[in-house]
Amino acid sequence: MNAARKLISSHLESGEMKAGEEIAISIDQTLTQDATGTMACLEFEAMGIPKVKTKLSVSYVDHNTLQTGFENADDHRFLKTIAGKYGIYFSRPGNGICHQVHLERFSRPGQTLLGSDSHTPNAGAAGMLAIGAGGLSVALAMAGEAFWLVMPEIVHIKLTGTCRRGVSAKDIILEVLRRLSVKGGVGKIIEYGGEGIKNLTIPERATITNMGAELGATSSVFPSDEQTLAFFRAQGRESDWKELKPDPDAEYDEEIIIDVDAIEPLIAAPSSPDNVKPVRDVEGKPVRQVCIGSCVNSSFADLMIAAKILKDNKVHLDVSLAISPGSRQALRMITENGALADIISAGARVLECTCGPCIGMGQSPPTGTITLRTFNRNFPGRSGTPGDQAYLCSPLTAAASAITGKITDPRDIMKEPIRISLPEKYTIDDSMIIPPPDEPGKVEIERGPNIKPFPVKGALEESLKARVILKVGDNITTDDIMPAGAKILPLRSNIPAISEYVFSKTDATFPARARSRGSGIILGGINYGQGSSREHAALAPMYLGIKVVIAKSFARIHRDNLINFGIIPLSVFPDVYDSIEQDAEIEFPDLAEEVRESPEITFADISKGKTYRAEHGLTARQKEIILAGGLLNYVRGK
Ligand code: MIC
Ligand code: SF4
Repeated sequence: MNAARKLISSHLESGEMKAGEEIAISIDQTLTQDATGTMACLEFEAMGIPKVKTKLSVSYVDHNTLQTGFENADDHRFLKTIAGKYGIYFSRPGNGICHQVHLERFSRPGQTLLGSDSHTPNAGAAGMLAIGAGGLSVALAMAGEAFWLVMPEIVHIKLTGTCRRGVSAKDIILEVLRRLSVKGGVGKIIEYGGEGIKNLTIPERATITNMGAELGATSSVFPSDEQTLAFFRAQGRESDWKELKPDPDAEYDEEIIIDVDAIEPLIAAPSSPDNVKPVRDVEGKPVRQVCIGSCVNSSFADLMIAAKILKDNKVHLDVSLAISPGSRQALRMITENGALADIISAGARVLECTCGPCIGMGQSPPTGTITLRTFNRNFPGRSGTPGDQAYLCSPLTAAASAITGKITDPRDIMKEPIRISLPEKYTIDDSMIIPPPDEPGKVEIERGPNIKPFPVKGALEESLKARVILKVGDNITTDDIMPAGAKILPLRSNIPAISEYVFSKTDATFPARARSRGSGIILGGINYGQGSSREHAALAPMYLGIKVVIAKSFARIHRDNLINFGIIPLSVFPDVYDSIEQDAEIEFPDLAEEVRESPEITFADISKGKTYRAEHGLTARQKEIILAGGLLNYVRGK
């Protein structure tokens, strides 16, 4: 057995471990963050269970921290008190980005983690099976329910060799993205192995597993080995360590070999993480902003790399360099060893330990200029600037370019290779993580006016007539469907208010048109809903009356979210997509009956007088959920 299958089989509750079959696994730990967590907590509360049933649940505040109005601050109070009431650990704002802190302080080799954030597989670096999901799925896991998923294929990426000068873990995952694309990981778990992993530390491995989300993969995982042990020892958690290795004769569904020696510094050009090129191909382009941070590259080692390049240098006068450390642990350590002083004297702007610029919470770049980011996503407009030109790269490339003011191959300015070895001992201070009180039930939940109850849909209608409200192309992201950023993100706990921004960057008339029709359809291309786990990209369209999404194919988490909120995801062939136009009136004469009894759904384009049949691909359980009008109704019914 390979390591991924060992993790699944030790948690298997239902189904057969055959790729493509639906399985259920038990969940040991959950992670929520404030942008998805308020909804997840409201959903958990609605289940009427006195205390979480997981081994560990942690609620982080890291996304919504600008506090430009009362909304974020109110949400923080709500999250703190509801965590106390239901037995959840609470990581206070300022303590760090969920994935970074979770890896440092809570990851456990051999265990499962379900997180309401798509980069949850970050913890796969420590030998966990860590999966991102919608808030409602995570709320159910907190209630002790199993998590259902389609058994993925296991792909072995075998690394050989070691990183050359100027190359780091970020370049390895960019090489994987260059080869596989943003949909290459759909329905797969990527397991890393080979001689080349021996030298990769856990934070370096986390850079790789984190960005497996950009491949669309269900998860990414490394074995738990001597490197893992060294990390746990340095975090003072040796007793949490456990070995997890593939058997020597382990089999995989697919194998890819990557020679790390041959990788050169890489960069993802605008506006997709798989638009990867050698830095050499774009070098010399002027840069006006550089951001170092986000959950993929904000570890102590990442910050040390930046500090080493910046030491005795100055940030170019045309560049704004922002640094957001991933955790208080990392920030404190670079403070104690003096590296922060090097960063500050170079002219960097030091931000909070949060997601910050990664999700458009400040630091939007100037119009028409290039921003270089060590982040994981460069979807159009995500930085907050319309028409942005965001490039994704390693901290080495980012820091080098901040000094020169143009995209720079780090090998051109490095005098010698920079490699930061794992500290013998990390500085440990968990004082900003509040454990649940001894008598959780007694805590009063504080609710500000921004916290509105979530909407619930009724059971599926027997037949349906609806208009195509919007037709969009391939690779539509959840950032397109439900944008984030400083203006919209604070509305995450208020569905009526946030629904006014659905598709606001694509077509601002969408909410009004959807509402006026009563029932609507979205027509999408390939990989519809890629990117984040935000269930708001399903919940808010549901609130506006969207009943069906017809697309050429779907991203995993978003498809699950649509089903969770009673919206039917219908996959069609490209010719059907081509022939249906925006505004077409579509009729589903036997919708509920066909969901119940048939593998296919019939629908007619009334405007053109054409009838189609499409496979819905729903499992028996998903059919029940759709018929009930969503997962919450289904669970309540049980
Ligand atoms: C993201 O990186 O897009 C986010 C913001 O972290 C999302 C979660 C969210 O939308 O709240 C994610 O990756 O799931
Ligand atoms: Fe936060 Fe960005 Fe990571 Fe999402 S990808 S969790 S917004 S740092």
